[in-house]
Amino acid sequence: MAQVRVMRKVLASNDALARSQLETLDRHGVLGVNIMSGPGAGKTTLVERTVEKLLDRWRIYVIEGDIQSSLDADRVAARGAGVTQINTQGACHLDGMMMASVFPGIDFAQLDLLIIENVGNLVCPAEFTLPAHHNVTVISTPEGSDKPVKYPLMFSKSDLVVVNKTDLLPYVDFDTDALEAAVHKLKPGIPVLRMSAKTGEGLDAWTGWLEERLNERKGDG
Ligand SMILES: Nc1nc2c(ncn2[C@@H]2O[C@H](COP(=O)(O)OP(=O)(O)O)[C@@H](O)[C@H]2O)c(=O)[nH]1
Ligand SMILES: [Mg+2]
Repeated sequence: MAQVRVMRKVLASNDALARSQLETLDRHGVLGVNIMSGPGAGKTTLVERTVEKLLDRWRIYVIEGDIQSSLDADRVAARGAGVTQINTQGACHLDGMMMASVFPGIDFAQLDLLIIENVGNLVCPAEFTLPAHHNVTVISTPEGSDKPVKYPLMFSKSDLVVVNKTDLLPYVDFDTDALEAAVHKLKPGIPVLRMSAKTGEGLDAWTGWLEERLNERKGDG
């Protein structure tokens, strides 16, 4: 029982930190989006495509979370966006303390969109709230359509689900309708976008959703 109480305390203090960091984003009218998935679902590819498509209209900054290496940050930097890599040194998720270590180096007054790519993991990232207005989960077709049933927390905490790697549908057993039904059982009505970040198919619906959210924030400010 003591362990449970400690974990609750950790999560509560993380929530408080994330709330105050979100206020920083709100003060500057910056939209925060936290992208989560298992390893290899296509988060970085999606971020690369997003930067390519939107950087001429929106000021984008990316925080890359990985256990080790700067491979993803290098890929995003090559597309022209500002980027910081956080290496969690073994931790399976990003958290508020890690965000606190990089926030002072980011000039939020010069930004419209902060994209956070979480560590590849379908479990822990969902437990730690980050300074983001929206959570997005990416699931790729080779992973199987049962994932929302097996890992419900991440999907139930998401505002949008991307089904990536639709170009592989002819070669893998993936039931997109079943996936969508399982997602909607957890989170009725949220958008489930079918996409190939590789071919670009379905990308417009994603950038359209993002730009709607960006325009909403501009309207608020
Ligand atoms: N066939 C296919 N491969 C993809 C697609 N999106 C990403 N990939 C590949 O999947 C691998 C993992 O992608 P990455 O973006 O690094 O995934 P992350 O670990 O979630 O950031 C890489 O080899 C990508 O080139 C896609 O839509 N179709
Ligand atoms: Mg990645």
